[in-house]
Amino acid sequence: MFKKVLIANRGEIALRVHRSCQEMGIETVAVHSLADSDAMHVRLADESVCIGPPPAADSYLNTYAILSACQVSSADAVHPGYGFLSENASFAEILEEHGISFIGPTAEHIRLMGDKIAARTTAKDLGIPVVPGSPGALQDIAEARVLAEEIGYPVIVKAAAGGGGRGMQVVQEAGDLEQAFSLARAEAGAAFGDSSVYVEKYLPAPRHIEIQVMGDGRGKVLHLGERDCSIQRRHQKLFEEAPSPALKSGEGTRLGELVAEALGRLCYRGAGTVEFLYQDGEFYFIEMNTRLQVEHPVTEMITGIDLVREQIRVAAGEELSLSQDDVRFKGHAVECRINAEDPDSFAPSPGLVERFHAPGGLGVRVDSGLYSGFRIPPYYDSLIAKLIVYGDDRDHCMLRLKRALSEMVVEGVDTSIPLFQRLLGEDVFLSGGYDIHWLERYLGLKE
Ligand code: MV4
Repeated sequence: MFKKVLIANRGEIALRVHRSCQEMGIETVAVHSLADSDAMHVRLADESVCIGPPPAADSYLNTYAILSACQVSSADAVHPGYGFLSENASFAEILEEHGISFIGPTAEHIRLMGDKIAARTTAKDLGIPVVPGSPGALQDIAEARVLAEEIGYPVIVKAAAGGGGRGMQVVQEAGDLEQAFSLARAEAGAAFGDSSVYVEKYLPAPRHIEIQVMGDGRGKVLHLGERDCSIQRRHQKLFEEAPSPALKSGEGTRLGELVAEALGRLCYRGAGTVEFLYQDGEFYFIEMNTRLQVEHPVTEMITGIDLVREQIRVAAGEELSLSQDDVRFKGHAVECRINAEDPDSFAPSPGLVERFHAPGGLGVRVDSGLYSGFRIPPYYDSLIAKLIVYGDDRDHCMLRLKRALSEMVVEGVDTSIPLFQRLLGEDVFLSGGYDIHWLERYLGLKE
């Protein structure tokens, strides 16, 4: 097992990783920018190394600064968290070349799934249902036309290097295809340096349902059930839950088994999330994320499995601590992303946290590096806390969420807490009957 893990991240996820390391008897090294010297994870880690100035490009995204920090601290592994370098295949490769383990999948699998066209082809070949679409990158507008006619309008043009909603164009009818194609290509080229695009059937009102997996790299892959992440605004998830209120009993398990079996054939290692759109009783693969996700705690709450611990075990070449038969799903869990942002404009609201009080009690978990007197730096994303609530069933969970939100105090900055309090008064939210567009429509109507 590793003796020392360097945590190449910040905020709540750095703290989350530190906690699992400490419980495994592993020493931790925090790295931080000049803007994060007073962060909680820096205080709690056994050691810390400053890796550069505040902008992420000069610190948390600086491969060589992080590699140097590994060398000066003699860390034998790096946990990348989410975002930053977590899905950077070259980063994983460079670490391995220097004898440092990357706590995540192989560089090859990161690269494969980073290319959304290759990911689609792989998923399809493995027997995972995909959205009807082009077999590869579109060569030109003529090919796009032929394929769009075949698929039937509406269609969506997406960037191969995209993901998370950037470089996408919805096309309602043939007359709009040429412009959408050019726009998607230009956006993809500018944003990712790769203008490859592909086309899919556009699903107008799906839910976003994802399957959590964990592989040992030797052919054993567990599925840990689904999460429903349909409550989002501008491709930022705000609320996630497990199990999905939209699925009939057994539907999530069947999909999970299919996905785990497929990724077992790839000998996938580490944590992964396979994303699907769900509409009219059918699942359609869209992407795979080769990292731990922000919303992983909801899965931990209903399975009792420490996902970070399992990630570390398999990265160190050990076996998973359990088999699929040991995985038991119990109860319901939800997560609210508490962001420091203006409740109306959603603009970031960094600054001094004058007072912070975390809720508690049975079934309430708060993952956050916040404390009274902490100054939220303006350079990074606005997630400051995750409120995760467990209940016997969904109704119980929502009642407990209401209670937990009423206890939570964050003073000095605006947060998304009032939004969740408002949502708890909405029937559609309480019944779980929403699709991926519901929140944006709701906010649009209310403003
Ligand atoms: C789609 C889609 C409808 N049809 N693909 C957005 C982010 C990227 N991960 C995939 N996305 C979508 N792909 C087809 N064929 C609708 C979306 C989409 C979406 C997906 C998940 C969660 C929120 C979303 C919000 C808008 C659009």
